[in-house]
Amino acid sequence: MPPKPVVVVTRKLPDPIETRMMELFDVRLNIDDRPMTQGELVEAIKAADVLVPTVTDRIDSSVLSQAGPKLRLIASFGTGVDHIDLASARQRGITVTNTPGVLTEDTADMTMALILAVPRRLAEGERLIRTGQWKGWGPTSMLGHRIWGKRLGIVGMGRIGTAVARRARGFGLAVHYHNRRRVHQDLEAELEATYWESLDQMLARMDIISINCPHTPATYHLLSARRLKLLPRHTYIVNTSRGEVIDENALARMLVGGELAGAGLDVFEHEPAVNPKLLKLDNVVLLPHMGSATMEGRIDMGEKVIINIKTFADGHKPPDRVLETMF
Ligand code: 8YV
Repeated sequence: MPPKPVVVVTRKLPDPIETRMMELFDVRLNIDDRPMTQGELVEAIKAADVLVPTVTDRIDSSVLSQAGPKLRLIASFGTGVDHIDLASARQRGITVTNTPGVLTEDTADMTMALILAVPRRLAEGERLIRTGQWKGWGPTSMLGHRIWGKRLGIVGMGRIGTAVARRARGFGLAVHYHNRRRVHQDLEAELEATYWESLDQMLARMDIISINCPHTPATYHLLSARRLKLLPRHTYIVNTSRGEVIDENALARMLVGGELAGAGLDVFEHEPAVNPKLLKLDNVVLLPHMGSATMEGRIDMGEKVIINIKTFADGHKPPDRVLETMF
């Protein structure tokens, strides 16, 4: 790879990151921030040594098959890599990197915010005031449900799941979790966490569920219509991971039918589209995929992208290589 590789960045990144990229690389920026069509993406990567995509780009086998021969690295801006066909990239000898670790705390904060917001009817209360409908305090008005003492079931006890568990302890929640592997006993002891090998069994006993696993072929619709039915009616469900992990249609149907207490969703199955049924429900808090959206987080992500490209261009293994076997 040339010392100043051609780097195609698909979306607008924070200014300090773009400035540094211009110093280091022969960079093609997307100042307008208009998401690229598949056709534009294909055109853009024909001359690229490195592609810097985000979650809004679909880097599938068709796109990869049309990349130029120079394309050696996809340095994704984000932790999730479900928008990239990893097998196809590997077959073509293209290295893939991501930005793990730097958005853990921000995403966990947002998860906790939703865990508080839904049972305590935060968004509903806000709407009441803004629409001029608030007639003053009343002993039985805006009653929600207590957080303290409830059971939180975390689906996916990786970095973000663990960070959510640490926060949840401070709010008096009992931590339960389901994960492919049981976590180290020291961590379990610190969190006083209960491991459930069977997701089904855990779901049937929780008050709040938080989705914190990545979206992979194995977790697509992990919360299927059948599994959602296992949740007790008083359960709240929060998702800051990927919409595809929950069958959104089934979830919306159950919320409409009063079979669940509420939901806090930062991600959706067909972003930016949101199931219209969800829009009408007061017990659902909807956020526009902003779990990791802090200035500090975005700059840290950009730094990671730069380090991955620079290390690779200098002939070394980039620190955040993604292997199919990780998922
Ligand atoms: C990012 C995310 O904002 O990193 C991820 O996986 O879901 C988000 O927090 C987005 O992916 C950036 O590409």
